[in-house]
Amino acid sequence: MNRLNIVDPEIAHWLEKELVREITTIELIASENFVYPSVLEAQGSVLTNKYAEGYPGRRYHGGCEYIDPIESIGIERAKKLFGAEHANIQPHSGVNANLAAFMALLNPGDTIMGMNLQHGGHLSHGSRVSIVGRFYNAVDYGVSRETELIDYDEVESIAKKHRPKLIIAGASAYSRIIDFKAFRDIADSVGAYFMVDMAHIAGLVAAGLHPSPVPYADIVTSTTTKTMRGARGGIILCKEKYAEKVDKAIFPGIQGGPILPNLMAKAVTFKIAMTEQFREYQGRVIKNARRMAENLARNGFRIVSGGTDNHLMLVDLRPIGITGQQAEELLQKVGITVNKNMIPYDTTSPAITSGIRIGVAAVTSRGFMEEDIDKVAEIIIKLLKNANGGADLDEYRERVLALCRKHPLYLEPFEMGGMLD
Ligand code: DSN
Repeated sequence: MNRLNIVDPEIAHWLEKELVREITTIELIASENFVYPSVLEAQGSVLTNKYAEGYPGRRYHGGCEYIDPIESIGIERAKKLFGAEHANIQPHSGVNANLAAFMALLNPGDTIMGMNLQHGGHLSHGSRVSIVGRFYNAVDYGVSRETELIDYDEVESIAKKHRPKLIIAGASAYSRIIDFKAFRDIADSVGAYFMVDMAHIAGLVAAGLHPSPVPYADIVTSTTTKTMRGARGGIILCKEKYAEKVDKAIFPGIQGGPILPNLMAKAVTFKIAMTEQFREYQGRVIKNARRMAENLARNGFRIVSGGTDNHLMLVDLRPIGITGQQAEELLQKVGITVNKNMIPYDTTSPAITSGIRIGVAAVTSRGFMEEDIDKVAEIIIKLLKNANGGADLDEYRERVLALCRKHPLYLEPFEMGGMLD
């Protein structure tokens, strides 16, 4: 069978629509990014045809003579990039990486302690609606009501009260540096294992722009998407003493054969992440995030915790009188994509929210610099301040398209006639 548009034009139509959407909108979802063409190529490769249960040199399928070096290279690169003793690059996702870490260290029913979802944590760190909250006795810590920062004294007192077997650090919506040594000390004081899910900040860690959790944590999990700007999937880094348990937890514990095109694309991701170009990119991400936060704060928006040290920020919309849901919908109308997000101590619901989360890793990948961020911020500010009518949506859509034209992505759709229809 032939190309997708010949075999299945109906699906090809929606794929083309998605491509055009990505090219012609300003992507500010903090967990998204645009991968390098080499990563796309690896993910779309013939490795999808192969099974390779097991690990290099220890497979349960034949014909792995070319898969083994690919996985071994990927493992060695991950270890080198993050200074880890052991790496497993097979997890299908970040959640699977976390499930395997738990399986390696815990028994069902054990107490775990992670960051509250509504304060910026992640579903898989113990939320009741996740399998994690069903299998383990999950307790949580949050941020201080006053500073909106993690209060390490409070984390310690919660740990002393509940004596968790595992403490988890890492977040999906926390814009400040996390003190991994403080967490390690707290874990040691109660005899707990310490795990870090660095999925959001992994690119910054790889570039040395956020302190690394690897020296402190027993196990570190991550995705290779988000700030890593790479393959879809997860990884686990750990001390050598946990290597066997971690590997067994992934296979045969919670997964069958790895998704090999993704595994290969992770190896490519790690190679790119060792370059000076990648380090410079991460530096621009931080500069762009600060610039966005400064613009919004100067114009009446409240940035949770007062600013950002990483790629994202949480914006409290209560001062301008709209909800996160309204903001997300309005911005989408002009081609700016964000997600509504609870802010700490939010009194609304997750479907409404008082805030939005803004991340700049994706727009930085397509070349947005601080002066472009000023223009994006201006659109957001003017649009959301006129949320109850009065804003010329067509004009703002044009401004968004102008910025997208200035920084094309993958290909130039503006020369492709009907693709914008
Ligand atoms: N938690 C999702 C996010 O940060 O958007 C993805 O892991």
